[in-house]
Amino acid sequence: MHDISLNRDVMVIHKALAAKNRKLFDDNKVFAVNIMGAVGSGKTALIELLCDKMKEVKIGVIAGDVISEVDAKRLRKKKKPVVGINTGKECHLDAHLVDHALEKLPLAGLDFLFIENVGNLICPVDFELGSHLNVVVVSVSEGDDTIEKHPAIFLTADAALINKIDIAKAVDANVDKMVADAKKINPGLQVIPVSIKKDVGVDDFIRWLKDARGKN
Ligand SMILES: Nc1nc2c(ncn2[C@@H]2O[C@H](COP(=O)(O)OP(=O)(O)OP(=O)(O)O)[C@@H](O)[C@H]2O)c(=O)[nH]1
Ligand SMILES: [Mg+2]
Repeated sequence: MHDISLNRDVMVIHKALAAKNRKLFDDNKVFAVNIMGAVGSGKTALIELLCDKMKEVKIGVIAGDVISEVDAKRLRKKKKPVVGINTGKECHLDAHLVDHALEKLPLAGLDFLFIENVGNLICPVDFELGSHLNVVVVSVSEGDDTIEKHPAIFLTADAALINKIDIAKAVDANVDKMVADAKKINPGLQVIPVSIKKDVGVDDFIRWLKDARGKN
């Protein structure tokens, strides 16, 4: 009983912090995008490519990782403001961690903030960060049943990128089935098959992203 009410209180605090982050983003006219997905699905590769392709906008990055600085170091090579967050043993970012990271970013000068969540398809679902959009990256190499097995994250998301379609045949993955599964779970979801490595489909995502920012 105590555990349940404590848990509820903690979630209320997280929600309030997420709202505080959102206000900060809005006050600074920064469009924040939470990028979720399993370990190795292509989250960092996506942000790297967005940095390369979206030259006309100012991008900042928060790179969440369990213990390493590997992704933050990769992303700093793009010469953008990057703050790394280590969660320790936690399998998700939360609004409190993001709040601290924001203190180290030049928010007023940014158009987009990409937040790489910790590689996981389950834990990030319950933790709003205050972002304007939630995007989930899923790789065909996780198995083409991975979407139907993890419906919650696809319900939370605004867009799903089905990545690594360049190797779909090699790993026996049916991309059409993955698209249909995602749409069945969340008919309002923007589902885009992509190969981040080969730069296929990413322009469609960028168009959608800019459109979403315009509507905000
Ligand atoms: N074949 C193929 N490989 C890709 C593609 N996108 C990413 N990769 C590879 O997948 C591996 C993992 O990519 P990352 O971007 O590091 O994945 P991540 O989701 O950031 O992983 P974590 O941060 O560890 O959770 C790298 O070796 C990438 O080169 C793709 O479209 N096709
Ligand atoms: Mg990464």
